[in-house]
Amino acid sequence: SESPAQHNTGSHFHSNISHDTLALILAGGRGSRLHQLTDWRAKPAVPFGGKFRIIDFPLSNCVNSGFRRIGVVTQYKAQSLIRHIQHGWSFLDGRFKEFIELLPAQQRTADETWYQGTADAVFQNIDIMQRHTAKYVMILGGDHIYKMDYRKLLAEHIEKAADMTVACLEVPVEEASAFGVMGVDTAWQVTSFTEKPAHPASIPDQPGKALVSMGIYVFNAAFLYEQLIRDHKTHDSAHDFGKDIIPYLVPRNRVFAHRFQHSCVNMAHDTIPYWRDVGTIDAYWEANVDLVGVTPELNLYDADWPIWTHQEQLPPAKFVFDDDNRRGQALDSSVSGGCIISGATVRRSLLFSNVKVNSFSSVEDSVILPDVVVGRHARLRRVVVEKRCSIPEGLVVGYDPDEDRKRFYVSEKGITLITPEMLGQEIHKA
Ligand code: ADQ
Ligand code: ADP
Repeated sequence: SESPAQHNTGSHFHSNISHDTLALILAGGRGSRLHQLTDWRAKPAVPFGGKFRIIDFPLSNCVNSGFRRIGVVTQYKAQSLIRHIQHGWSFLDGRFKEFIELLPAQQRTADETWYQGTADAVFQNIDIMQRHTAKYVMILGGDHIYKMDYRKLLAEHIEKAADMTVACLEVPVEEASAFGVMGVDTAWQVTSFTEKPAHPASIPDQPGKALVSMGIYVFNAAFLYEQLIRDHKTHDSAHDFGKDIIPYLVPRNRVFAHRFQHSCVNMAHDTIPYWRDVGTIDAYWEANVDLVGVTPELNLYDADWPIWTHQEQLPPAKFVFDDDNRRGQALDSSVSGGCIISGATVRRSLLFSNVKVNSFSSVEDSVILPDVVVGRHARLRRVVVEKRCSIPEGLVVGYDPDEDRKRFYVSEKGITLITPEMLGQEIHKA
């Protein structure tokens, strides 16, 4: 039978330090700036890249880094997230002490509350974590798209004898108020940390840039538990890593910053490591449409760092002539399994699974989620279409924002979001 080293992806992905680590993915946040895409699902469950969901990225990073003891902390509208994890991620093998465990908010502690801040979400699972006897705990968010080798983060944490390590990157200072902003000394020890400051400070020798937290933390396990218990007893705390825990630790303990460029997997253009928050409709549309280009910044075709997911068994996409001999075609596009394009033209678009595009219709610069039907003579441009929409015959969207705004959500950059509800199709209540 297989030895652990041969299992799944081979010895290349295994190391001892990753065995001693428990990874906790925080997947409970709502992500309200994605508007109606998160009405019914948590942000980590939002479909991305044609056949993935957002959470597949941090999960694949864990598995590819050899961190195969994983807890997923859920709260908000977690049903489709939980289903996805059960269907797609149960290949982790208990025989090798690998597991993925769902940790829904379940009012297990004396307070009987749902998860408050991120630290509380971890605190409420402290007994479960302690039972896993890990030496290190890595905590990360479930809602960013990036490829990262967490072993390098952990190795640096150990090398520096840190109590806590925060992964960081540089962003334009005008964008930094959305993040925890930090200052470091020459050894990369964190000297200051402010969560979402109104007026973020620049990096001293790099005006215009700020050093920000990626919300990815490594802790020595015993130290983490101690700090969570201390924070839990603190009355004026919001029980959040960024607001409370890190600012408390920085002056007192060894908190180090790990630079993402050292652990980012195959950076596309050698300069800017790819890490995206697809938290707005504009960012979501852009990141998806970018994948369709010739050399996208995010390479999904790298066999050395596969993105794992749950895949339905589907027939291949097909492109057919309709009854009137009109060609069905997709140009500069990505088209997933189960799609049929018949007598219609798709350009510069990303089609998820099972999308049917019918005669005389056109789809341009768009992102179409699974199980959508585009009726005849419809014309869609710069849209994001939610799962299970049935686009009525002749519907035109993306050519007149004022008109579109009457029925649909139109973003700042003019991307229109179409959902079944907006079309008057209450499919779930049938
Ligand atoms: P934010 O992303 O704004 O900032 P937050 O909304 O707390 O912080 O979300 C962090 C992660 O935890 C997300 O993945 C979210 O889904 C999840 N989460 C939030 N509340 C949760 C809860 N109650 N239960 C379970 N999961 C929950 C954080 C840091 C910043 C840092 C940015 C980087 O606080 O310092 O710069 O991440 O994006
Ligand atoms: P996903 O698109 O993420 O796969 P689902 O379509 O399975 O998610 O929906 C997630 C959950 O939300 C399901 O329990 C579903 O029944 C519920 N849901 C989705 N849309 C609606 C709606 N319009 N009204 C009521 N419940 C809904």
